[in-house]
Amino acid sequence: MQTAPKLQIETARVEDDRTGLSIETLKRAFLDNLFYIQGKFPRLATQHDYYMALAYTVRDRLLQRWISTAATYTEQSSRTVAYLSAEFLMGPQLGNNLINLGIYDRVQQAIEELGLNLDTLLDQEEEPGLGNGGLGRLAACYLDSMATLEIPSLGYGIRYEFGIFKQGLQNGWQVEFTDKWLRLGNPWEIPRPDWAVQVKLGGYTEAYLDANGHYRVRWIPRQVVKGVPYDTPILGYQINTCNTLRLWSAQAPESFDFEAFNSGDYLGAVQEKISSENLSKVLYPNDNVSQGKQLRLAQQIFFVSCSLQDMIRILLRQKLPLSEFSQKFTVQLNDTHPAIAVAELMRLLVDEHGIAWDQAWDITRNSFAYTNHTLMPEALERWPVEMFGQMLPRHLEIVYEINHHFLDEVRAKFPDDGDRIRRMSLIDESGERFVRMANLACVGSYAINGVAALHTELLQKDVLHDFYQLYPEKFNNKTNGVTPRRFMVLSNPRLTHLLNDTIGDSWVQHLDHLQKLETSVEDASFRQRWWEIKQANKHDLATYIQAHNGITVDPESLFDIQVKRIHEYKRQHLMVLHIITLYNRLKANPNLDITPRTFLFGGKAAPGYMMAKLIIKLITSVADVVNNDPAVGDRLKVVFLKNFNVKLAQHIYPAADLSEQVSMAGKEASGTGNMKFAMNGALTIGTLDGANIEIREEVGPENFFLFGLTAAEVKALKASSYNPWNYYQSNPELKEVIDRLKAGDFSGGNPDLFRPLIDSLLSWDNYLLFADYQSYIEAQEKVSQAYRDRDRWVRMSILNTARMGKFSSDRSIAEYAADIWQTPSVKIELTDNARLSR
Ligand code: T68
Repeated sequence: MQTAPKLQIETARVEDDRTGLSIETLKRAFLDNLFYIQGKFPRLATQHDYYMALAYTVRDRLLQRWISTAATYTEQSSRTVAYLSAEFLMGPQLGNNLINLGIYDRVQQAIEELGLNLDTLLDQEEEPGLGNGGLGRLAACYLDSMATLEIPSLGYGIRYEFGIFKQGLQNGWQVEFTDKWLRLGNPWEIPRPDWAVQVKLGGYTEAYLDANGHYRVRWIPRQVVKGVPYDTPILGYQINTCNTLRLWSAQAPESFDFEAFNSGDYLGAVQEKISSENLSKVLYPNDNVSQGKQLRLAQQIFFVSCSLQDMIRILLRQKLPLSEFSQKFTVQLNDTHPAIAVAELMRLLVDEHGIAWDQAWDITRNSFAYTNHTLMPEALERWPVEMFGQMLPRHLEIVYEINHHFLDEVRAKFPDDGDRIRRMSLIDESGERFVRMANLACVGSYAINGVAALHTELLQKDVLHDFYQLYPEKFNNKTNGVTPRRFMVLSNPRLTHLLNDTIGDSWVQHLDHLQKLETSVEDASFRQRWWEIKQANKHDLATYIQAHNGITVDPESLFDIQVKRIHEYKRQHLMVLHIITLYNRLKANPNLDITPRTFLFGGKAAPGYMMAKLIIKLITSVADVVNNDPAVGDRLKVVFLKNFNVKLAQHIYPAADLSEQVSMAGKEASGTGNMKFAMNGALTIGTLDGANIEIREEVGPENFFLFGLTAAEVKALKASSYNPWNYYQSNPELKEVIDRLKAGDFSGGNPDLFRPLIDSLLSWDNYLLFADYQSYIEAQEKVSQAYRDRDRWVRMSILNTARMGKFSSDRSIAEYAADIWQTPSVKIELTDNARLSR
């Protein structure tokens, strides 16, 4: 191997301009970057140029840590988590990096001394919205915690050119715009074209005998696509560890146009290039649904193959044999989107590296761990065998082979059980044939986990029951968590200062230290400060609403908020039923003394999900009526905040009084917004679903507004032929709500607009809104009463924050590391340049 030449860098200068943290150095570096990177001088520079100059200044200060981290992992051949996810919903990077570097205040001062405003610059950043919702955001929180806990890790995913669409509103309906997040450049990524790899697609396979007379298979693809990695630094909180998020961008291989070009088919050649680059063009905008589209399968194999080839490159560069793959890497599958990795690793080991099947299978089975994120049947991924075989002919053979061995294993443990074989087979043969990705993930992984206690229990009892009976030792629960760096320190600086003043700042890394707040509950001046901070945050949000929605909301009113993807199972429309109930009461009795409320909604609907889009139209239509009825006055306001994303979320959680977590029990695997709200002192109204159950256990039932059926009661009610019509007939308030909707009172007299929604509620009500309605209304009355007693409310709010320690993603990641990954942490010392050149 070549030895690297000794670098002759003037360390003193590099030190000063690129790593120095004094205010003066920061200012000099900022102006230097404005000139040399943006090519602007202050008079011509836009706020976005200033943002870029600051981003590069901060990135320079990450690089030494990043390189030292990579050097240490290489030297020590550290065991590494490869976190494979089709989505990473990172949110803006600048503010978070300032927090984790510990230079937020200093940079704020430097920027002010230059006559600029840090908030304005932070606001310039286009967020990388490379995810749909909870699953993608969880991956981002986990990267933050892995770095903070000094766990060597690589996030692997897709560098979508267009992330989740931007949501607009037209006449109260959702409209979608493409998310051109890369338009003005992305200062956080570094392309690594020298580590590009090739991915094969289509074509056919053929058998041959190798030089040793062994039977081998080669795959002659129809198309080859190049994957180019783009790296983003992931800095831990006030620590040297800086891990990597490696996202793959699809390009046509250099030789793409060779034949077509020479035969004069220029446009054909360009067409081929376009079709290759389509692979990383756009994120599929579905949450908890699988559409079964061919391009989606191509995206999956694309990023999975690139990532596994990259891991093999790293292994071989460290002079480790392939037999040590599962010692060097543990590969976490974030749902089944990367589950094709089980077949792809087998293909790489057997076909490309000549390892015998049985040894390859041992390596594979010891390498993967699978996290399930949903119980929704429509989200379970299955690929038509026909489509799968056309795109991945070799993988289909490998899946059949794995299945053959696997079903033998099942038969040995459960003889004469044909039904079980049919249910567990990797191939669904009940009608059109499908490859079942969850089954492949279960067979090919050494660990399988759900994301909250109830969810894991339901997986074991229900969705993955057969696999639980076969492999009980593989199953475990890992309740989700969220990072307090982004969702407290960065989003809620006022609260952060109060907490630091009161209990010190150790809670940022040890969230359970928030317990120390419990004694302050008795301190009236502390309670007063707590209340004032919430009021100030609500005031900020009210200003945002005024500017974006033109609606005046009263910061003294109760801020009652539901923000998350729009989905029938999440039941945004249950909250609407409550709003109309209150509205009807006010219409009937204009002098009624009610607790003033501001109802806030935010969330995107999948573009093809008509019912979800109709729910948005319902919210905006009810808002139009309620907000403009003089009989209501300022007592009720309804606002739909458009384009809910990470950036907006950071403004919302700190301003919430009430967090709506109202999914039908047994449907929300965990939820993570529920945690972000409660950490910021919101009280929860919620069902016994997902992590709500564990939040309620932690904060105490007296500090949580519970309502609704349990998962077991839901199951029983559904089994006993539920009839929503009976609830409608027997509950006068519910009947009035539905009758007003039917009459067109919220649709300008048009009785047809909401008919699909009303008909579905009256005839099926799949998510039992009517069954839970009365219990929800009663719980909301308790909320209103509690809010009138300010002292009581503030106490409950403080106790919510104080008892949220469990829901730090640091706790989740520590559990993954101890129970699944077996990855020791690795301390990073900053290397000097001399050491890097060795
Ligand atoms: C969410 N799942 C769960 N899926 O709904 C939520 N699906 O309860 C949980 O807290 C969260 O995962 C984290 O565990 C999703 O977000 C998707 O976004 C998704 C994306 C593509 C295809 C299917």
